[in-house]
Amino acid sequence: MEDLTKNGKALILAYDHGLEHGTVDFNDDSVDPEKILKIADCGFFTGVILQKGIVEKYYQKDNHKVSLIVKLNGKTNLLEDEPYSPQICSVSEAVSLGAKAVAYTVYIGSSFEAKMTSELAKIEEDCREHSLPLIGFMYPRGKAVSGKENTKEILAYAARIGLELGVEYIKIPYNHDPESFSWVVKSAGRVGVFVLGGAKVEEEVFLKTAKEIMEIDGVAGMVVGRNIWQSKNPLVTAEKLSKIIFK
Ligand code: FBP
Repeated sequence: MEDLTKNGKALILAYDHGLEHGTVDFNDDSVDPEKILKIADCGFFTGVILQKGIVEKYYQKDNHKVSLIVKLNGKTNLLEDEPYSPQICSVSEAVSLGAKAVAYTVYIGSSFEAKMTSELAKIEEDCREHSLPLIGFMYPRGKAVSGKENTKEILAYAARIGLELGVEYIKIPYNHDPESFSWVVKSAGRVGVFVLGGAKVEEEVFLKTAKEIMEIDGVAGMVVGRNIWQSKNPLVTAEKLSKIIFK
């Protein structure tokens, strides 16, 4: 099975925001996938997460050295219903595009949760056949968890669901409480835990949080988008972050 880590840790660049948020996150540079792939290829990242349309038009498996992670589902933020993120790419399609891993979001607590867990179960089976690591984005979101998304209990439940469903890694939000988050990591068992970056904050604040996260025993790395490519100097921020992740 492909390894997404370097010395046991991963730093992955996320760039699936165009589908999830529209273009509001982008400026003249970050709207261009080619520029993002240059950042991803700079040597500080162990992977880049893209939707298949971007891969087809911008990622050449022989030219790009950063490992490709294809996102298999996605949704817009235009509807206010309970969140459901449909599968839009198969595992075999991702493999043919050069994927070294795939990712899939489950909204834990959504009334469509069962639909997503069963799609994920089928994907997990396909991943095993292809020896492909699967990253479950386990996001508590929806009516059943409203107001409790960042609690120790719900985050640990989301992490545990990743273990029970058979993913290799989970990506999960951080609740800014190292003590309770260490229970979240423990609950994931042998599943590698990646923490997501979140909306852009001051670089200093972001790096301080990253340090706090990476000091939690068992955290396997971070998946970051906006705090890298919305930075004034993405490569400088990436280098500083990589020193924290791989130190
Ligand atoms: P960021 O580091 O920019 O937060 O990226 C992580 C990510 O999970 C992306 O993969 C995804 O597009 C986005 O955040 C989802 O954002 P939201 O929390 O608004 O659904």
